[in-house]
Amino acid sequence: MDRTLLIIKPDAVKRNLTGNILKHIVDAGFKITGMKMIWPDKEMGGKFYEIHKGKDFYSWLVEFISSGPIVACCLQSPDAPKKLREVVGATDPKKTAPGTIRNLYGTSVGENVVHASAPDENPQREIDFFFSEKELFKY
Ligand code: DAT
Ligand code: MG
Repeated sequence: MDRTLLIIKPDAVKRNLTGNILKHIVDAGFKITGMKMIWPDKEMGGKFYEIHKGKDFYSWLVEFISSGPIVACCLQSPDAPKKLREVVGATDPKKTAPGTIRNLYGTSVGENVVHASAPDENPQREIDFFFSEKELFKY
């Protein structure tokens, strides 16, 4: 079993989409092994997204992720990072596959309702950012 990190972003939380998104995730076969709702400050948001430092959307992204509460979830399934990216869809909701979470709920390339760890960008580092090992349920 593999793990990955999902974040329900502030646009989705504010639109009360948390339940719909979690149902989609569970229906796709993931087990939720950890979940926290937190309101990150800019320091925390900047650190989480430091891989994007220097890009033209970085300061917008940090403002956005700290603009309201988020729900961070540790998910478990076979091949979890790759599978979650498929279920979430591509970055731009207007260009991604029909039926993906971003296609169903996203409104723009920035306000795309969820974050999903990239398989090649160390998902475990992102899980560790929000959870200690003892906070995670072991199925
Ligand atoms: P993803 O979230 O699909 O991994 P990414 O890692 O390239 O995409 O970018 C991280 C987030 O930054 C993305 O979910 C939304 C935002 N973002 C990316 N490109 C953007 C752009 N051109 N304008 C505004 N926000 C952007
Ligand atoms: Mg990314």
